[in-house]
Amino acid sequence: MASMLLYGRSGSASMAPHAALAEIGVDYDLVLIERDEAQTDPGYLALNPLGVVPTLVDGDVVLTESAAILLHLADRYPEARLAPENRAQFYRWLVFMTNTLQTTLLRMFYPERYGDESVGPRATAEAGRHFDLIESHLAGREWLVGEHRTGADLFLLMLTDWGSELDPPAWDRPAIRAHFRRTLALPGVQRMFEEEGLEQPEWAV
Ligand SMILES: N[C@@H](CCC(=O)N[C@@H](CS)C(=O)NCC(=O)O)C(=O)O
Repeated sequence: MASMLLYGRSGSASMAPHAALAEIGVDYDLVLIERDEAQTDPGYLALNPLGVVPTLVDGDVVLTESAAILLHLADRYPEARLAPENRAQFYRWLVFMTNTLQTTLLRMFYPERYGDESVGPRATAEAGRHFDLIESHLAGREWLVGEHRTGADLFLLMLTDWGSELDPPAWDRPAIRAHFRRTLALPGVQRMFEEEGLEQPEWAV
């Protein structure tokens, strides 16, 4: 048994932590758990009381929240450089993505959980504005923060992939498109796509 165990679901919020584990190169086991099971299985609910994915089990540490898992992995494996030396902007973008853009996308995908029929279209418009902000920040840069890929880039790849359902898709923005292609090419991201059985967009391969 590997030292790390990640519970996830194909194409879900486990994409970023899964890619991080693969980028680190540590041994890990991936358990793909369907929504119904995650929401009802007492064993899983003991690890993740909301019954969502991902959950990381690292020895005695049981961790939920995709961004928290990335930060934990960055600290645990500094040689993998999942965080930049100067972390201020790294925190800013990671928190923006998980706290603002990710929740907007969840409102877009599950509007019925949040209110009436106006929720979906409003969330879609808001997500577009959030991707516009990222686009203007990325212009002229290779990576979201610093000079090399970090966990923030893995998180952005995940949200850009989810944002393919926007009209126009999130990756129709030139800097986000180039960033997606660059990040997709990372070995750990390739491995994550393969292990989750995800299709890569033809234009990016
Ligand atoms: N903020 C959490 C969100 C987790 C989350 O909502 N996961 C989704 C998959 S993307 C899920 O398991 N949803 C199941 C449900 O809500 O029924 C994180 O980033 O880990």
